[in-house]
Amino acid sequence: MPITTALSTEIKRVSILDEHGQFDESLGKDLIPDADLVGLYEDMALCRKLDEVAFKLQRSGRMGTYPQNMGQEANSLGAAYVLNQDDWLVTCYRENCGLFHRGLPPEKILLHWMGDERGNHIDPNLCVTPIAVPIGTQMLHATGLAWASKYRGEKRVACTFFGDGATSEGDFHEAMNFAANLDIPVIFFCQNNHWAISVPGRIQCSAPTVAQRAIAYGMDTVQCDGNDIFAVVHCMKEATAHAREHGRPYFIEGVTYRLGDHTTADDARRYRDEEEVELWRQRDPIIRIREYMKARGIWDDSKEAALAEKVEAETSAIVQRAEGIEAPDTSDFFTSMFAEMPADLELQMRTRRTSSIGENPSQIASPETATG
Ligand SMILES: Cc1ncc(C[n+]2csc(CCOP(=O)(O)OP(=O)(O)O)c2C)c(N)n1
Ligand SMILES: [Mg+2]
Repeated sequence: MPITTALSTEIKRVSILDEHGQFDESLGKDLIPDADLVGLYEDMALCRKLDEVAFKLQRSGRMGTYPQNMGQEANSLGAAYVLNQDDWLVTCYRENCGLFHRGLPPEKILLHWMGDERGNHIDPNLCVTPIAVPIGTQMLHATGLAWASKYRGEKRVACTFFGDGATSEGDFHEAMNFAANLDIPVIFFCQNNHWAISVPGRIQCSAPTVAQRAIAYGMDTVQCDGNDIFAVVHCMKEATAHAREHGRPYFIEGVTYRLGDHTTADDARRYRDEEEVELWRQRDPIIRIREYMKARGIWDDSKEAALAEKVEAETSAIVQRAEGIEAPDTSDFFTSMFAEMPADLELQMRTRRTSSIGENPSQIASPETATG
């Protein structure tokens, strides 16, 4: 038998508006109406400002660790813009912009990072899940949610977000395998921001693209410029149409960059070059869309100044709402986890002690003396 080709394939890369202002009319014309584009730009501006404010809140001891979203806004925003309101948006922790677009009150995000469980109490009609910090878990949740929708005969899809580092997790491979083999309409959106804390992408994935990991599972895939809102919207439209029509999963690799530190607990200057960061600052999704709108005559300096004022006032109000809420009940630590609380947790809640200190917690504080 001759040697034949078992598989030959290609992965498309989509870029519509690049950092030099080049716009591909054939793909981009009529993709996002002007009024929507202005709205998306305003969403990004608010998200960026809140990121800056959250950083300062952490530095001044008013909030816990916080992961900045800076530079990656276009990915989740483009996705939320394309998804239907009842499609699931299943994020990790760098998708604030998409969550705000969906309608999540921004103070929920601040409350979460302030350690207040009420940040995770989300209106079920928003069809979003709480922030997921354990890397990879949310991809399985999204697959389960989309599977449930399929089982019920609904046309809803789920879109889940994760980083390049998350593609090394077992959960990622399990979710991909399950979704591909059971025909589940879930969109896997990888924000390849080039770093997983201090681990560079080339160590995380030695293949030239992350997108090709999807091919191994028999899944359609595309790579897009994740700092280009037009490219993200284009790819999301293809992905949602594919998922809805064929009931199949789809994989998008959004190539982007984490302009900030990993979190406020990190100092990225210790492991990455300033020149690299500077290169990506010039590819900032916000600058790109602003310059494009100016060139088209739908944006100018006076609109920019008015927006800056509006965003300043909005972020102050968001912080006030987050900080002005009455103090939480410390039982929240316990009550958010189980529908029916296990007995040992119930004892911990009553006594505020764990048995790991080697004594019977009930001897330390009786239910009557423990305060709630
Ligand atoms: C299961 C698990 N392992 C380790 C960590 C610690 N951790 C937090 S963020 C992170 C890196 C994630 O990188 P990536 O998926 O690329 O997302 P990014 O932070 O770059 O957006 C790690 C290892 C965690 N949160 N969960
Ligand atoms: Mg990453």
